[in-house]
Amino acid sequence: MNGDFVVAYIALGSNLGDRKAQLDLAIDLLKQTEGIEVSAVSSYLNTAPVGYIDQPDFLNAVVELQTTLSPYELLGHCNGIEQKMKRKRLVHWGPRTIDLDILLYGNLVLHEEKLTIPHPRMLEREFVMQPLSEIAPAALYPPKNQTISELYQEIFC
Ligand code: PH2
Ligand code: MG
Ligand code: MG
Repeated sequence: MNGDFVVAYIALGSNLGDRKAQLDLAIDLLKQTEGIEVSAVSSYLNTAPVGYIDQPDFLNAVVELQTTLSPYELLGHCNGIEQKMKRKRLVHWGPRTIDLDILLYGNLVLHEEKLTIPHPRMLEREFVMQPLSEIAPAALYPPKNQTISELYQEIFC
């Protein structure tokens, strides 16, 4: 990895099939991607479904990346991994073999049609904030200029 990398965080979730194998595979596929180094992986957490609740429990995790990819290149690779793993979008927010969501990309704040960073619902999701604060307590949440651990404590503790 050259000197010009950005630290980014991605949330992973699976609630169909062998959930652990699918998180493992998605993380391996990220590791194999040129321009991505996976620098931390959180614990895998079993979580009750949020939103559309009539679906199986999820296994959730967050990974830290050092990347030379742009935000849209990173999004393209996340979507590519979802497609490779045969994700089918049947129900919005419904069951899925794998979901990869960009949470943070350095201190970038972006509001565009196809990509919003930070992830617009991350603060209200304990299944995101708990594993994120495990691996990145000191990371900044740019719109508020507060750390992840401060926000996690404030919202969930
Ligand atoms: N993802 C959703 C909707 N609800 N609930 C849990 N526990 N974990 C998820 O990853 C999740 C969810 C939409 O992406
Ligand atoms: Mg999601
Ligand atoms: Mg998603």
